[in-house]
Amino acid sequence: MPRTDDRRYMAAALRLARWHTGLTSTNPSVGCIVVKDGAIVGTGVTAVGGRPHAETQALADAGPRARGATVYVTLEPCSHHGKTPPCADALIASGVARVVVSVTDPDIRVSGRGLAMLAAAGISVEAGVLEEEGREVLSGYLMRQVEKRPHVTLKLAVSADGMIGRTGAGQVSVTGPLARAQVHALRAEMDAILVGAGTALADDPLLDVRLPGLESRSPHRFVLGRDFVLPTGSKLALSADRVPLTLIGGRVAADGRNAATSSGRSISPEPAEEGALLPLLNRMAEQGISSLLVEGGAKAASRFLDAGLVDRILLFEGPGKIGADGIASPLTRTHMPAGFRLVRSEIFGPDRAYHYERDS
Ligand code: AOF
Ligand code: ZN
Repeated sequence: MPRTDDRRYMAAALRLARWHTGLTSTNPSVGCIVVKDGAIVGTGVTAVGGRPHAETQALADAGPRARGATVYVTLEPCSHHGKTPPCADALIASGVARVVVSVTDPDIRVSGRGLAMLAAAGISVEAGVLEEEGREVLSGYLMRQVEKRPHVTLKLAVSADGMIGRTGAGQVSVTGPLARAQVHALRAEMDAILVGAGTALADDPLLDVRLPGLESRSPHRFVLGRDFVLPTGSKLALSADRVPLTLIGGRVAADGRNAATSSGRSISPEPAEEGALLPLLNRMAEQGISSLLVEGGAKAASRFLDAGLVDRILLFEGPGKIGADGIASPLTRTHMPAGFRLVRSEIFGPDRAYHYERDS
């Protein structure tokens, strides 16, 4: 039976897990808290790079105080001998009395075995506490494990009159600095970012993370299009030695090489036919990408939406109008694709952000 404080401690474990989201690929970022007599005596989060796992660190932090304690962990403890010994064994050896889990692990090497091992050792086990939040924190990992593709977030910034830019005008500021900082924080949690070739050519974006202290968390950048040529002097091409860049269906102008070679990660050019997004996402997942942020433009957004490959929509709305020469957004707050529900909204100075999740 869940106890009164279970949700509170699990919420804290989920906050811990968020610290390393985007830094543990291909492992999930898991949070773990050890509680003894109403006090937190140990904490752990999956280390950058994916190992050690959260539980072993939290148990080490707790030391002998783990005996008889309750452990809160956002993902079912592993039961397999992978690159590290099973966390279930470590929990049993430490003498904990109770283990509370948010989400069970779909990894075929685990999937219920972790919980069964604990129960067989006489530990009281509870699963499914704050499961909805847990699934959100683990969304990339779960999508890659189960659907063999990354979890896809579509981010769009629209003006008050439903436009995402102005034809021929390059980058147009639809939102202010607070909302933009928010986008950079979001990028830092992602394994990859993608824009369409039209946007890459018209806007000359950099697509990195420019928040103090988080610069090294810039995710892998992808540009998707057909037979496009990215100028050698574009910000994307110029920064390819610092932040990985892969062009799908295009190349950098000067020497005709596919820029994939500059990033060390090669994804073969996209097959010519439309609707070939899923194989592309499958290839990304095979290469360890669990979360993808699609940042536009209108055409790329529509392709992902039409293919049913958007899991979350983050819609920023600025107060200004763009007018008649604007580029219409494929969606606005009053014109949302079917199957998405609003889960929260936030205010960033003059702008608003609306989070939508796909109904499962
Ligand atoms: C946990 N705690 O903090 C994480 C877990 O290759 P390995 O040995 O590191 O195992 C990877 C698997 O471990 C991964 O697919 C998932 O099942 C689990 N991740 N498990 O108990 C953790 N990150
Ligand atoms: Zn483990």
